[in-house]
Amino acid sequence: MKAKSVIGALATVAMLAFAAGCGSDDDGSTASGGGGGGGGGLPKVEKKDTYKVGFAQTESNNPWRLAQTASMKEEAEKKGWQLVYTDAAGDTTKQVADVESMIAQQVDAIFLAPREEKPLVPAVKKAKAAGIPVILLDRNVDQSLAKAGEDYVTFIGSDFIEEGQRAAEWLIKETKGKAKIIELEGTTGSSPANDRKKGFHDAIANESGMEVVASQDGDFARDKGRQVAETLLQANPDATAIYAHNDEMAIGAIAALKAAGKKPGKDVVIVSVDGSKDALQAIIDGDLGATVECNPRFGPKAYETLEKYAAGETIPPKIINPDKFFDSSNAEQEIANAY
Ligand code: GYE
Repeated sequence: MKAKSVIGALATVAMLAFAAGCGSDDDGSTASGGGGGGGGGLPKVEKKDTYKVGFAQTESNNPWRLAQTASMKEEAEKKGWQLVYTDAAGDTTKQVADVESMIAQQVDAIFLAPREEKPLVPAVKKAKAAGIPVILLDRNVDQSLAKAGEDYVTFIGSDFIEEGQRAAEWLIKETKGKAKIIELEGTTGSSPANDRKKGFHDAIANESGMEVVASQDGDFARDKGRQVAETLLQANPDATAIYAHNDEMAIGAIAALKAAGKKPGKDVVIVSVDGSKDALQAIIDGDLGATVECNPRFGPKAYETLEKYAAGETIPPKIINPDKFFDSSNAEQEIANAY
């Protein structure tokens, strides 16, 4: 072991001992806000009829993000709350500045969709220091750097590991356990990209016929997904499947396959995550095999969680959205509800 890694290992042991001393566990501790509670010294929120809250969105370049923003705005309007909305436009540094500006505007609470797991941690801690509780929406922060119930109230979102597992299980069944897979990854350093990768790879680990032949970042974006798929298909002409971490990249990959003269759904089967309207249409058209739902409609649950926190109720460290699954058996009937 090199000197550096010995120091690293010692630091990790010290951090674990410290965390154990604080009585936290992997999932973080529970939080309770207003009314006399007080999980891990988190800032409290006064119980009021109306709140001024911030929502720091990460980008707006796909239907999932637009549906999430619409849900947050509509629900705030319904409740008569004031919403300070920012869009980081895919720029992590801007998102940090957006959170800082919300702190300066003294919002009652901040809802944050952290673009990447690590760089938003200092902003979360700054908000806490300024007496403003943070609720994480849809993406998580690095759990070794910040914890629910201590640094932020809770994480509301999907179980991304399970999403990756479900995508893998469908693909194993569909290909009878034999596939050469191209993986289109979400934004590097984001929790859904990390966890959807882990869930998928763990699920195929014992399947000798399932092989990931190439894997690259497509930034959760349609055109980037198309470009990356084009390059990876050229390098791996024998690929028989594509696993995309979201629908937008899957739709980009469908375009790349068609441009290369291949039939999506026949020559190459595709599975992804989200459940957008375009994805369900692609299933109906036979281009996309299946998509695991990741529900973007956060508004009601987000604000209800803040109200419960203000009322002093105990908030669990994670609030997991149940996700459906879409394939050719239900895409027709589900498309009307899709975003
Ligand atoms: O799958 C993707 C979006 O963080 C869960 O981010 C979210 C993901 C979603 O851009 O489409």
